[in-house]
Amino acid sequence: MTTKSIRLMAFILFALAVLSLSGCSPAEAEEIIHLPVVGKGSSATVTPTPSPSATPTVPATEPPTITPTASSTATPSVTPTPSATPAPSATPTPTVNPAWPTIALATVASGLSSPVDMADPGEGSGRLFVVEQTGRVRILRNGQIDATPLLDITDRVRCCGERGLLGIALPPNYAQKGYFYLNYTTEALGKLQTRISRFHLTADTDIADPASEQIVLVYDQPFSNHNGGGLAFGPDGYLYIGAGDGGSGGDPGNRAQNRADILGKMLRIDVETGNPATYTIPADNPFVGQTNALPEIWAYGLRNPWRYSFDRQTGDLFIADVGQNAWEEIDFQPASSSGGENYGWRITEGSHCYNPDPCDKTGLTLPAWEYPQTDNNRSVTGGFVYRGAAWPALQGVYLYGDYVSGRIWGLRPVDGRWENRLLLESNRNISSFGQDAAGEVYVVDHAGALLRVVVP
Ligand SMILES: [Ca+2]
Ligand SMILES: [Ca+2]
Repeated sequence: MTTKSIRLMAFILFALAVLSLSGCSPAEAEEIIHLPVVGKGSSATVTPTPSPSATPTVPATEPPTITPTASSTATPSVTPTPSATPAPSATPTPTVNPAWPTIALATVASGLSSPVDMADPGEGSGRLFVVEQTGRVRILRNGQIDATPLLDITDRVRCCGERGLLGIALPPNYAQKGYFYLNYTTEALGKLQTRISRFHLTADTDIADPASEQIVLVYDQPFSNHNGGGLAFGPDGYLYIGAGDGGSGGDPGNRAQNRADILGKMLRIDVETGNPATYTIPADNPFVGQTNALPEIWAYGLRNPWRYSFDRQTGDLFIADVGQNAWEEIDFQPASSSGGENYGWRITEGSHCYNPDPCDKTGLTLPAWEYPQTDNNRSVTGGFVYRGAAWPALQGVYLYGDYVSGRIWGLRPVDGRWENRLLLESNRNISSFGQDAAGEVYVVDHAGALLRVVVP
């Protein structure tokens, strides 16, 4: 065997070890293990098989460490990029600058199957909806998971790895409307596709009808990874869809920079006031009427914006874009933005040139914050700006984490700069964060739990 093939073998063995120990991130499975995870309809079945698209992108001699170091209490050496720090449009009053709190996680529910998202129907019923990656939306009621799911579409979801039922969004005034939106991967005519669909409740608000599906938007996925998967309604009432770059590694099709391609973008469509079956284009989308650009695009240059959220108080948008080999990033878009930002990928990874290297960063919107893929940090999971009432010390803090290391950080603007702090070594597989109607923030543990952020 050549040295190269020995290294590859060593890497595959290592990757299998990673799989058995830490599972598989819905956001970044293949960046972690460099192998696709196959297993239709079952999150428990993780059968790695080599794939032509799964080109190892990390030297086999430098595998990510798989055991979070308990002694690692220091903030990872993160290099702020002063030139990349946008002036926040809405900063907390600088004089109100409480000390960083310590946080902890309180278990709300366990026994879930590969949960990846949650939503609060907000009608004061004490229910929360939790998305299971294989294709079910479960109802959590007073700490117990209902035996009957709100919806089961495992028959049309292709799971798992970075595929599956990946995201949920409830429209404004959900209780009156009686429908919700899902983002999932499916297969049609032998092609992997992302589907954004609307599902309606039955007369029973605890049961949605799988046959009520209205497909809003469909696009092909050239590779099994980087399918994005989030959905969020903006303060403008439009639906924002994070579309990954299509997959493989390094964006081989250069899709994220191609404004004629739907992949590698943040999309913005009107699903509520336009055509009720599908969608219309908001007239003020940045590329409306331009040639060689899709009118659905709100922003571009994204790699895999797995999780993103709007600050419910300010309307600012935080996008966590999963990195390639070196840098995980948080992009900040002020509520005043009129769209059209180029977040850099694949020209840049974080604030660093990726392809080409060296590169011209003119016109790029560089991250508000980035952290290196060191100390087991490997795949960023975006969270929420805390706007709850229970923990005043967290007010205005953007909480986010890393799927692999389980670390949770806080990021907040202070005097026009970003301040970042490690808040917890959770050792959880943080697949997502959630926010309830009261503004309390939750952590979704891919291993099967839903937890609430608390200040002990
Ligand atoms: Ca893909
Ligand atoms: Ca970027």
